[in-house]
Amino acid sequence: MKNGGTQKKLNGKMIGIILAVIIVLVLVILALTSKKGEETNAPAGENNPVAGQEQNETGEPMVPGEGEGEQVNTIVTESGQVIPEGSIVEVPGANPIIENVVVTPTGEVANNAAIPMSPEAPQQTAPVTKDTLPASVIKLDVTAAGFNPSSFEVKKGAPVTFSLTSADDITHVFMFDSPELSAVAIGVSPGETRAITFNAPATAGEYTFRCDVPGHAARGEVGKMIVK
Ligand SMILES: [Cu+2]
Repeated sequence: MKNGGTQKKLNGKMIGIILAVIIVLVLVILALTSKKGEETNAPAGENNPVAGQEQNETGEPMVPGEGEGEQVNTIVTESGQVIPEGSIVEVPGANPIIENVVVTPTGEVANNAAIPMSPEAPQQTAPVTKDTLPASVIKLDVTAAGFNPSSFEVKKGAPVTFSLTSADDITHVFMFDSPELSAVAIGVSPGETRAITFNAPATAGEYTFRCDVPGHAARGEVGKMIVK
């Protein structure tokens, strides 16, 4: 009978333990549920980085400009160009400049080494009238006789806008020799003027350029940009 009593006591103890475990589980679930509720209103990831992350992905839409998407607020210029808010454009159609850096329409730093005319690259403008270009634009003419001027100076790392005019009845294509500047290119039909805005190299030096139309460089259509 002593054994039976012990057995009963044990059974009672077991039931007690099971009940306690269930109660603890219920309390934990309640606590977790209420905590999640609180965090919906609390700044993301304040106490629990994991929960915060989940909220960023599945919760309310984030404010534009936050998070991975790197969305920037944009405005539309008079000429219909979409540019980041707060940026300026020297020549309509050229890349915007914000805080003294040439960027893409989506606000990323323009990549001088990208594939020419790709979205990351500085873009040549549509044909423009040379006379309407601001004084700050470096204006190059090109003919079979060469570039005029055949050299120009820029400040290292600074935004640069230059235009190219085909001053004869030939198509010409401006290109730098350095792969670092492969995206900084302009092609002009006879009589046409186009411009491009880009970030000057951060390293001082001379950067040679040429007309890329076969035979043109050989006859003297070459020049250099001096970065100081
Ligand atoms: Cu040429």
